[in-house]
Amino acid sequence: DTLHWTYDGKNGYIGQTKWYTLKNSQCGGKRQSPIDIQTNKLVLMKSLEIEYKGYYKPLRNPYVENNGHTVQLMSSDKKNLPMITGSALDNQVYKFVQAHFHWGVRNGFGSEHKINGRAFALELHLVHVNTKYKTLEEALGNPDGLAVLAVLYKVSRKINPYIRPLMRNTAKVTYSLERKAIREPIVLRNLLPPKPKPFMKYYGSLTTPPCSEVVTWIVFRDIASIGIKQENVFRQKRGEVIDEKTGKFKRIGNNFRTVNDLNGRKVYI
Ligand code: SG4
Ligand code: ZN
Repeated sequence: DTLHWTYDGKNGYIGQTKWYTLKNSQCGGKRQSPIDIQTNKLVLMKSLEIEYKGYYKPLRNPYVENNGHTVQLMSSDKKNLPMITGSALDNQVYKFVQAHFHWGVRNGFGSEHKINGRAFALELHLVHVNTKYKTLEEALGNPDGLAVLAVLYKVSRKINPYIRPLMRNTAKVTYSLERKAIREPIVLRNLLPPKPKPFMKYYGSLTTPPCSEVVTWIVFRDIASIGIKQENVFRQKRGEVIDEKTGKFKRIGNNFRTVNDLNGRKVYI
């Protein structure tokens, strides 16, 4: 079962060093994510392309939800979802499921992926499911089931106006299972870094239990920016763990997994 996991393992929960013990978990496997990307070892490909469909227009019926581990952006419309395809995705067609964030309590860490040993303050994941599978469950049982776009953010003094509509609504879902319909346009392109190329690609896993080894990862090389006030919105989010001293829900705090061994895998650019 994967219900009682947390990142730090405090208060009797199962922390990341023990995730491999959870039932049906692949967290101890050899194709795990995140990783530390060494840019001097990248394998140069002639043309890795991604085609974006529906990334430039507003998402239909968007909402944000605090699920106790992160804040997630979804669409309540099951049709007309944005899609990605192209050679970088082995020409499979993937449709958008949800986007969520990983952060830290200080600016020097928070991202899941690292580049040359360096962590960033925030990482956005845009999760997509392969349209050849009928359900997400079916996709989670196949090595090409998911594609996740990862955007690294660093903290800046200036706010990022492109993420403002999402951040305004993110501020409203403090407690676990709180959900808020978004009444302003959310355009996924605005969440990507200024330069969407180049990007790195490798085969990995979900970064939370059950750590299914089904994800084609795309990590953008360009680093996006987030204002410090915007970053602090994430740090206020509460999870499901109750603080024994105060009787109140604890802050989610750090919600990044530490990096995993490549085990001989290659990272392409
Ligand atoms: C976050 O906990 C999301 O809320 C999960 O989405 C997601 O699981 C999980 O991260 C792992 O995704 O891109 N970090 S990741 O590898 O997308 C899935 C949920 O809806 C299956 C639970
Ligand atoms: Zn994630």
